[in-house]
Amino acid sequence: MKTKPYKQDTSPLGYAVGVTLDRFIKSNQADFPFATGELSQLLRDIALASKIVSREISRAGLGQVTGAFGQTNVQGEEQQKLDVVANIRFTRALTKGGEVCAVVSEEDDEVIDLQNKTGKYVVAIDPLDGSSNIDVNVSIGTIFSIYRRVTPMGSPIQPEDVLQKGCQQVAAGYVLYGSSTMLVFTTGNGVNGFTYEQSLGEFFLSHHDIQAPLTGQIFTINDGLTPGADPGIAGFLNACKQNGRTARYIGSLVADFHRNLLKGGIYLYPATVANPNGKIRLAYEANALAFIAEQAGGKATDGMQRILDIPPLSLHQRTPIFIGSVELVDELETYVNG
Ligand code: AHM
Ligand code: MG
Repeated sequence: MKTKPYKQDTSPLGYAVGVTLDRFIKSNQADFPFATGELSQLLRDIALASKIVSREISRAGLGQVTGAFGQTNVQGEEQQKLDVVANIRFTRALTKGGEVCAVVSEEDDEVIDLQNKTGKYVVAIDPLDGSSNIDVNVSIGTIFSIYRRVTPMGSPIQPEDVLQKGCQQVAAGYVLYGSSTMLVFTTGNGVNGFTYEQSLGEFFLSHHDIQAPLTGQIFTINDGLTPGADPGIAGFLNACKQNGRTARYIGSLVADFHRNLLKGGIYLYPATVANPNGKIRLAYEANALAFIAEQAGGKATDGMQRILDIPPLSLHQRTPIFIGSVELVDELETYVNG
């Protein structure tokens, strides 16, 4: 049979649509720790659930999915209906996927044992972060951390499986439901961002090898909560104002973090009178973002130590957090340490 080799069409009609998440995962398989394919599948499961959640969020306000669910979670915070929807979607995707044995979720007081005898991974997740912004059409997000279980597969889940330090994460990421939906993740070899193309139903690589600027102009804090915080915080904020830096605060950690990651800046949630240990949860908020920050060349600390080195003592433990561009976090540390 007569054949001819494929030649890529370089005319305007043959423009490249881009690299899908699937293709990226396949062609970077070697970058995945324990590259046996399960971790790749797990990321695909998370991506699928995030598409469903993205769809629900984009309809918020039209259907019956906004407003309070009528219950409080383990932290005593009122659950929104979309918090519950997102928790169901992610937990179901992780259960069906088969790679995960246990889930730690902001919305569940206890560890969910998925009863999956072949699951090698533990996932800690905040299914929908920034709940106070859901009903007012402001960006919200999902945050996840992935760990290898340390006890033998098939045996009951143990505290050491779910209470691992952040430095033991094998992958972590977030989904930002903003002006577009983005998935950003690391498997320990840099950070890449994918933008969701709704009409094609695919995530495409849009932010390759994200590098956090060494410094920046943005400082991000809920200033209303700072009276009663470490006096060093006031000193740092004063320096920011004196230096003409820009204050930006959305109140959704993922959105605030993402902006600072791209533009350069620092996010602060210190210990406050209302939250003496800080507000941000170590297992499913701080650790994932700290891993991403470091992989992108940034820094994350609680003011005393690296976030990724904090030993977790309980599932829903909180921590103060200062995260973002290295030089700004270093500068902050000179205030809170001295
Ligand atoms: P949530 O998990 O209940 O949504 O709380 C976490 C959120 C973060 O997204 C955000 O940075 C912070 O809480 C805002 O807190 P505050 O309203 O105290 O400024
Ligand atoms: Mg949260």
